[in-house]
Amino acid sequence: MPQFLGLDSSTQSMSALLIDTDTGKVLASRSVNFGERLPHYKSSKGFLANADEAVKHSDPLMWVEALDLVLQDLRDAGVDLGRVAGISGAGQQHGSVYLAKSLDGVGDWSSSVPLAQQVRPLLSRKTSPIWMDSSTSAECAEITSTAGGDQRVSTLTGSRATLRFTGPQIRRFFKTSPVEYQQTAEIHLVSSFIASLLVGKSAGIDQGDGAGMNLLDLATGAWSGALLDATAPGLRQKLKPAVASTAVVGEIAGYFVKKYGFAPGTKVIAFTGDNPSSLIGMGASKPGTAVISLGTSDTVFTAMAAQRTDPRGYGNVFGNPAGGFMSLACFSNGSLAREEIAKQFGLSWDDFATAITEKTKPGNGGNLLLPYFVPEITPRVLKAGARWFGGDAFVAGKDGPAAARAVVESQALSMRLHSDWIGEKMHTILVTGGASKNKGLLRVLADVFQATIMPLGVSNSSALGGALRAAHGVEGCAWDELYARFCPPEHELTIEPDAGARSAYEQLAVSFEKRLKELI
Ligand code: XUL
Repeated sequence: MPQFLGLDSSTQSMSALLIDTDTGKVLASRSVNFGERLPHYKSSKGFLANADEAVKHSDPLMWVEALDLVLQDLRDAGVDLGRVAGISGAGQQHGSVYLAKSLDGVGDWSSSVPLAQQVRPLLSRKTSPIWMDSSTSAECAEITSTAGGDQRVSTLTGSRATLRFTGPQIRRFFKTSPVEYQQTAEIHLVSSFIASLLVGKSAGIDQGDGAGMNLLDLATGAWSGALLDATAPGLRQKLKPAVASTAVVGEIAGYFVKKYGFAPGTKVIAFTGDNPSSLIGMGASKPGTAVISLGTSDTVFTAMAAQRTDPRGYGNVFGNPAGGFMSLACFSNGSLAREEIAKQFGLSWDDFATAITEKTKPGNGGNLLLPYFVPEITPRVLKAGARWFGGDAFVAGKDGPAAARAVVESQALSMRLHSDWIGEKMHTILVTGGASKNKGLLRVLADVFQATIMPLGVSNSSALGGALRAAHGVEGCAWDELYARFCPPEHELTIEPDAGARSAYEQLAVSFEKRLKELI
């Protein structure tokens, strides 16, 4: 019974999921929520408070501690980790970890000291900028101008210089903390950092997640000299060569063998970004199937038949772990915005669903919300603040059901508008993530996109993608067979579009675009 473990180090939690490729079953899954289990990091939503709302950093030791905790949880639940034949996983994209010493020189971890305690002295930067950070406008402009303009940067790297991307973040670190930058021997993404912890040496950044740095030349899969030079001096020495997403990056370190009972020699496949990993975990790595992931951030992505770039400059191209490329549009006001409305109006998730399915109508009677509770990535809104338009009660914040519908409708309209550059009509959309079982949300997505919406059984598609990539990389399991076993959509939850809602949404889309234009 070959078993494979997938890990997912996301913004708010660290998850693990164990599969058996013979039976097609998920044997166990556990999740450690940072806010709940690791309150001493003072990161209830996964990041540290900062007086500047553009700055969003996390303590990387929180992720290290969470890795120990999630493995401990599996072991305590009676899971025999000695039967795991391979491990892979994913990390929130773009976040970076700075080490004063290459992990290659450190050797195995001591099993008598908690891992976080051993990693602490290795950090050359105490905190890690994460994908929600929007403090790098100046750095993006500098990189763009040195590297030859927006078009050149996006043709080379798949994206214009982008606030949350790692290259601009590295440049900001170099400018604000030149001494610490100088003292940095190695820079990792969250994904390659977690993989490095597992193998007890430095694991390369994979080409899927590496594409989210504004540093990788997509055509060659290697770091681009032009972008390295435009970003910070001496950067090439701080990055190991990027590796294929299918590469074996090493064998499990003795620390995990002794503490959690993994078998010596267990192979670890390169970790990737959570979105590329979800592409696999949804069984969507061939062009033609679009995915919407409803998480802390909402994302819309699809495998690409041909590489395109977004003329508006918001969309991104990453590596597809099964080969080729994928498109992505990322919205930072995902579940954070939905949770904000739920909190403001005292609504449960069931209330959210009935507000949409029973109490309000498509188009929301013209009520419209620009739901930018935190600075937004797509479109770029640097100053947070929700904007309400419509009837008096709605604008005065006295209509809970209309507010619930409004947040979901504008999220869906924005997803539709900002994924048009991908150039493929989305007839069927697979949906994953925490909110993907909410009938209200699914109904709005079906009607706005006029597409069949299919939720997937497993809600953590990123961790599942890790387990499937481990099975593919270690055992050579074919993608199609893995998808047939692990990624069947939940047909009873499938929602068909209501053609009657089409015109209401065409009208609302016009007012939405008009309000957006006034804002950006
Ligand atoms: C993608 C992005 C987010 C993070 C969230 O570009 O920034 O989806 O990966 O984990």
